Amino acid sequence: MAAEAGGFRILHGYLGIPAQEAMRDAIREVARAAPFFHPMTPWGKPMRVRMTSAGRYGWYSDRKGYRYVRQHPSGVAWPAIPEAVLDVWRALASGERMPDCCLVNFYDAGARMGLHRDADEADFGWPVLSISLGDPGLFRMGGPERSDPTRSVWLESGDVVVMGGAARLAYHGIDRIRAGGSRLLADGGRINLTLRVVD
Ligand code: MD6
Ligand code: FE
Repeated sequence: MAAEAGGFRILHGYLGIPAQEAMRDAIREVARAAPFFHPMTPWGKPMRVRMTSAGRYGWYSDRKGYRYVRQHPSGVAWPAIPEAVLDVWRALASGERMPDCCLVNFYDAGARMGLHRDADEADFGWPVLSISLGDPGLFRMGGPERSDPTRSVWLESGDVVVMGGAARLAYHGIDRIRAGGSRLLADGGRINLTLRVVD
């Protein structure tokens, strides 16, 4: 089931349960090598969402601002992007260029992510692809200006969003999590993976 909203391509139910379980387990391995942490916002507040990354680059934030870095804060290299995750990218984004970063966000029941644009990458010709696992999250989608009208859609476990073309620099965010809305993660919460070409 595919839907288009202002250039956001939303594929509800793209991953079946066995594929979601395999991806969950692969992400657990990523988090074992590169544990989740709370990045600091540039204005010095810890983010509510916990993050880690896989790939050549990881996304990072502190007082110096948002950027991509080569290492986890512990100093280890980011683990490789799991093959099952790359398969989704190959099928929906590109067979030639693989993503440099798989940002992994973990939302507990009270977490949210404010309206933002993904603009720390070098080439906006490449889409950002997102995969949702676990509890549903209410995804708000807008336009290129913060003041543009928005609409919202629940992203459920197994849903994939491709943000390319007109939507690549559109504002978006997660307003809330519906706790208990999925049985994929034993302790609840929502995992979102975003795949990006960085440089
Ligand atoms: C989330 N996603 O779904 C947050 N960014 O938890 C994002 O910020 C996002 O879903 C770029 C493209 C797709 C996304
Ligand atoms: Fe984003």
